[in-house]
Amino acid sequence: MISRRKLLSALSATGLGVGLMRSASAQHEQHQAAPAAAAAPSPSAAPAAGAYTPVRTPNGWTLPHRLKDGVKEFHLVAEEIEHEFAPGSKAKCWGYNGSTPGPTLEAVEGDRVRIYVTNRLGEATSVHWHGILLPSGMDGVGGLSQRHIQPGETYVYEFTLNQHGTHMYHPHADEMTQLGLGMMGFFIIHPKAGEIERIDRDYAIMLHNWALHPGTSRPDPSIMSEFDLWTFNSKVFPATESLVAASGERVRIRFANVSMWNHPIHLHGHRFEVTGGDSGRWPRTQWRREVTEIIAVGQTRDLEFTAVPGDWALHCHMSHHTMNAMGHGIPNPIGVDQRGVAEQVRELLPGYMAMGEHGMSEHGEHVAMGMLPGPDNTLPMASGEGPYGPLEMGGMFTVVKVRENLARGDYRDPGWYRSRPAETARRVSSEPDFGKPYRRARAGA
Ligand SMILES: [Cu+2]
Repeated sequence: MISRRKLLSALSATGLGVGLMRSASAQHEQHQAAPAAAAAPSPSAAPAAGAYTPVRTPNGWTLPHRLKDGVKEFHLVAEEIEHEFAPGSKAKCWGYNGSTPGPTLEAVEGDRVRIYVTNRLGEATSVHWHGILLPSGMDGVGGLSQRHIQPGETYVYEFTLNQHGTHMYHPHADEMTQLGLGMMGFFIIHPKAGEIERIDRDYAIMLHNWALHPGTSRPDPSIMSEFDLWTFNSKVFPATESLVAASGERVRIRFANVSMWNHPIHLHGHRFEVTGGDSGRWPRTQWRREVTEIIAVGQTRDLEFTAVPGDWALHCHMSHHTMNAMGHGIPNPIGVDQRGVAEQVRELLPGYMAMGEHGMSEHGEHVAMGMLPGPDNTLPMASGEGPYGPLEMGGMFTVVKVRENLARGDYRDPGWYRSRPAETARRVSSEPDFGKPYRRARAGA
């Protein structure tokens, strides 16, 4: 199997490897497919209805529980799954109960929970309840606080929730492999006394990275820094579900990170407040106003804001984290006059086109003309089609769609926002010499 690096280096030597983009029509289908994912299992019936706004895990789901003698019982199954990052990219991953991330566990401060864990993997596992205060023997560190859960075995964890906040669960056994293949999930605990400020929409997004090299179908867990896919709830844009809200609603987005990088999460159009995380909702005096917040590895953060009408990008600000399969360490073609080279290469590679001289966008144009197929099971580097053209995004990107007069609890994708013409950037000239802009004189000019 040719490695991504070798493949892209080889393609790059011919000027081809920088961007792998697919047809505009395929991108459009992918985007249209996103709302369908919203029809996935919905949040479980909240125990004391009205006590809290149930968390919504975009592209994910919430695990129903059984109430037995006053104890909330959950059952997690660690297993291999077939996972689709976006149409065109599937892989064998590991997760819980048929998905990565595993289903969100949701409970209320003061609840006693009993969690069964069945291991259907080929190796031992354990579950660590990340950030949750509990007896040492329930902490889930294989070898340290318990025996490993061997293949086929079921263990039970039981503890009382004496806190609230945004927490996680993940294996503490062969962590590099089990996390690298997608084993992780949210454990949300709502405050018993209610929120100090009401929450109308409560979203949860898990950040992760995957070494799914082009042409392969299983993430490589041994990779430390060169990842191919960067995901929100194990999906890449344009398959990431939009976050929907009515204008004026108070929205919370809970982020958690078990990837190998820190992610500066940026929201357009709003100043959000960072109001809590692993340690629960902070006192108001500790809230911070930001437009970008780093979610460090192993950390959770709660971002809250009052929704403003529009379509607003929500993304990681590491620019490579909003791309899909990417080449690294390849020659840079920008500004290189490739005339003449293409003809020579075409003698060896029929149909070859030189690209990249003026930037990476021209790859998309050629792809739209059907001239540039990518490797099997590999997503375009950047895609997604908006109302005004290609979005040129991938990975950790989604859209917060805020509209007037949306019914409470209506999470259906409302389509694209229609800005007033007077409030939309527009073309005033196609002439490069237009106007008399101030410009710095060139050295030697
Ligand atoms: Cu990032």
